[in-house]
Amino acid sequence: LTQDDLKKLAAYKAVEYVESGMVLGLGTGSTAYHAVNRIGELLKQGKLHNIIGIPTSKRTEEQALSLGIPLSDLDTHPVLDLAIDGADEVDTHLNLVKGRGGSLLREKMVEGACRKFVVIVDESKMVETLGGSGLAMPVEVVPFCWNFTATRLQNLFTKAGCVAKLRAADGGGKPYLTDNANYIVDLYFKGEIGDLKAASDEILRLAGVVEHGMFIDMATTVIIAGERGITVKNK
Ligand code: DER
Repeated sequence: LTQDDLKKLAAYKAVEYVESGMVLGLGTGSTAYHAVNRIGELLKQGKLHNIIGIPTSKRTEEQALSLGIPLSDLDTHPVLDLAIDGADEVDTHLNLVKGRGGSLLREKMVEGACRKFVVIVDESKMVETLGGSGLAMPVEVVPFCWNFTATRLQNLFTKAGCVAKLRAADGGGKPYLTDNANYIVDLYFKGEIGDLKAASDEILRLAGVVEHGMFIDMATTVIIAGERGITVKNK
């Protein structure tokens, strides 16, 4: 099975939680892509109806529109039944790192408004502790004096050997712009992040920071697809 096969397996399993009439948070990324496709397929087959989707990015909005999934937004639907989305890392407490696809702000807003948040991953995303993999923990920041903010972020985590880097757009010439016209500063840790809640509070206290990619106590279910099959972990 390829990694994409595993992503598809997890995604299709998650869509089994979808019932007609639900208002759904539609995730972003290569795993959520399969879930959105599956929802569109079931709508077309008449196996699902009266679904309303709230997309977590412009690219998911476009994918959902192309599938004929009726869309709305959080202003109209401040409480959602269920969100399905991928993650970059999942720890043993079902805390997540998300945002390597750049959509963390809208994802956190949508998924924070859901009664249930089902995370879909292939087994490569499972970690003991967040941040230790040496992969990015994204922070969305305003463009104004981004370097000032990046330096303050880096200085919050000197003990964990943190390095802050501005995310470049594809091609590297200019900064990546989020759907909200902000920048992303990626934090790379050598050691573990440690107390996630404390780290979250310190990051969010910095004026200039919009949101970060740690999703703490948000997932209600994680569906993990591995070579030996599917595992479902509930909070
Ligand atoms: O950017 C995001 O938050 C995505 O959901 C990401 O975390 C997972 O993307 P993937 O399914 O392509 O690995």
